Amino acid sequence: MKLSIVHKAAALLLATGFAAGAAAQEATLRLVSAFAENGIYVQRLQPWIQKFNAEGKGVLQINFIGGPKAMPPFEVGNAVKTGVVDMALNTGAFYTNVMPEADFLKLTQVPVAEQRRNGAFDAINKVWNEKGNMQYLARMVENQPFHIYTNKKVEKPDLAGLKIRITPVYRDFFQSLNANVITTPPGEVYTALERGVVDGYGWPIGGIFDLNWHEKTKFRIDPGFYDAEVSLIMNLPAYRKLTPAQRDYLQKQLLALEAQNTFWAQYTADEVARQQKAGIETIKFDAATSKSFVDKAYQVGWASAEKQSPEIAGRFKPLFSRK
Ligand code: 173
Repeated sequence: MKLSIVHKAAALLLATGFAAGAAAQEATLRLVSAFAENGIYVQRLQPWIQKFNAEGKGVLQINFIGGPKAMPPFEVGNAVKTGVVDMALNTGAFYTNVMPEADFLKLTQVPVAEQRRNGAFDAINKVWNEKGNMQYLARMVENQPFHIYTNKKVEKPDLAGLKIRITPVYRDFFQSLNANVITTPPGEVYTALERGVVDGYGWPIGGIFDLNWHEKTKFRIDPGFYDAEVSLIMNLPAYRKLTPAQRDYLQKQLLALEAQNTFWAQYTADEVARQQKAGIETIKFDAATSKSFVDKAYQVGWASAEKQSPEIAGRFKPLFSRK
């Protein structure tokens, strides 16, 4: 009799304990990508997700939903904000409809490891939490300057008469160079080039082969400017719902992802060689013109940031800029 009561109590304890444990044990996060599934960014994310899921059994899993076919790129930021998805691979330029500050991340001149040390990462998260209802998790692309790719030769940094495909990244800078600008997601660039709707486009140094744009590209203008920012972001309530164990596990994997960013320097060298082999000519300016071109990009970029969000631009600038 006595034994049986003890037995029942133990069983009950076990059952409730197990149920609570199981509920807290494993969660699955739904992730979408604003970038194409066959592009370099998702190519690099996929093995990370595989490792994440293999090592995170019973703790945390990621379910990759898809890329632009699953969700239009410029809607991904709002989907994270509202919790339609838990996580996204995205760039700030694609979610200025959530907050204009998203696009300021292209202006960072210090590595993300340094941003974590100098307070930039926390400053970003304060804004991302308050204005975007999201957590800025990790930056997986660094050292990827943007370039102007064109089909019309220019002799100086002047895009007068040229129609150039943009996103918010390039708008103010290209307009300051007298370009006519047309905003499109990456998925529309090839057709726009093919139909002559645009004479060129902005894109980082790497990745133009992923969607076959090299077939429609004659020139790349050097030097590059800014630094392409591609990061993981997460719905804030979903982030806060994680148990300490889940959050620790996530953090460990995020830092491992950022530790792989040394990849991008070699990728740049490879892509430059590949472009040359594909017959894409480089348009180069003299040293003084090159310097003023890059200086102007940052000057115009920060002026635009300060106009859109003076207080936050003021907070970010000293933390983002090279000393
Ligand atoms: O689409 C773009 O040109 C763009 O804004 C971007 C941003 C980061 C990486 C690649 C492209």
